[in-house]
Amino acid sequence: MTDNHSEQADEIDLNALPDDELVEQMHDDLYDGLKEEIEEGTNILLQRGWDAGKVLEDALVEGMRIVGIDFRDGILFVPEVLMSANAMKGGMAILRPLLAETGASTIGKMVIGTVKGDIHDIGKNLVAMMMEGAGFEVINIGINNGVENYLEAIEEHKPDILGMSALLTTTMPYMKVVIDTLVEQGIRDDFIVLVGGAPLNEEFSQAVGADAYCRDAAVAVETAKQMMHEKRVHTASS
Ligand code: B1M
Repeated sequence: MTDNHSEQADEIDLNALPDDELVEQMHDDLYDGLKEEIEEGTNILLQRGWDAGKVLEDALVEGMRIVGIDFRDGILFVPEVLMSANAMKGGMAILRPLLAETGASTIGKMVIGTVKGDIHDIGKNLVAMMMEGAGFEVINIGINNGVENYLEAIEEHKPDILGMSALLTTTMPYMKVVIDTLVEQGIRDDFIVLVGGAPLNEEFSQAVGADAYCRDAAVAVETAKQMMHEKRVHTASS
């Protein structure tokens, strides 16, 4: 990526690019935090008949993966990554209604939030969007949630599923604080607890007492559907 990249982007007619070049350009625009260009590119791909899920995965999530590599390697810094995140959210906002447009009736309710000390929300919001698209009612309680926020949301919304997200190795242990509190209060088994976030894995999920680790949003949807089904079968037979 060159310094004058943004200037170049200004001159590029996104409409004139074939699909593969447009997607590549969108990766560059995401890298450069160009929200308007990302919104435009998203709309163009949709107009060309691309499925919303494919736009999300190929253009946005893949672009963010590239940003993540350079962030890790010290090439990009927080302010730049914030711009990228903002651009990504612009594209996600366009896709959100399309991903949620299944017409399915509510198949379950989920409360989801990022844990205390952690402000990463793109992945969590994606999970929320995909869950809505699959027919779940989702209450998204945002970022930096202490145990009291989860308890409050559980009390108010009586969800079937509690979802927690953490992107930092320093914040992921907080999931255990939340689950331990649910156990102490005798309400742990009232719902399915799903956890996710890049640094987690199945082993961690078991160690903190969650029901399952979800590698990505698609897995979160599949796991939620499967566990809701098992819960219903179990309730019906008991
Ligand atoms: Co942050 N950051 N960041 N960051 N950031 C990471 C996570 C990091 C891996 C970057 C790196 O070094 N390569 C690194 C963590 C290292 C570690 O812990 N070992 C890191 C760091 C260090 C930091 C700061 C400490 C940097 C600093 O200040 N020095 C700081 C911490 C702030 C804080 O939270 N207290 C920080 C800040 C930021 C920004 C604010 C600049 C920005 C966040 C903006 C925002 O979210 N609004 C940011 C970003 C964007 C990233 C990276 C580049 C991208 C994360 C992302 O959005 N990915 C990230 C690098 C990376 O992950 N490769 C990084 C795209 C998203 C679609 O994927 O979030 O993994 P993901 O979500 C997936 C799955 O994980 C899963 O499904 C999602 C969709 O498929 N999933 C769930 C997620 N949550 C789920 C919940 C579920 C189920 C599935 O519940 C059921």
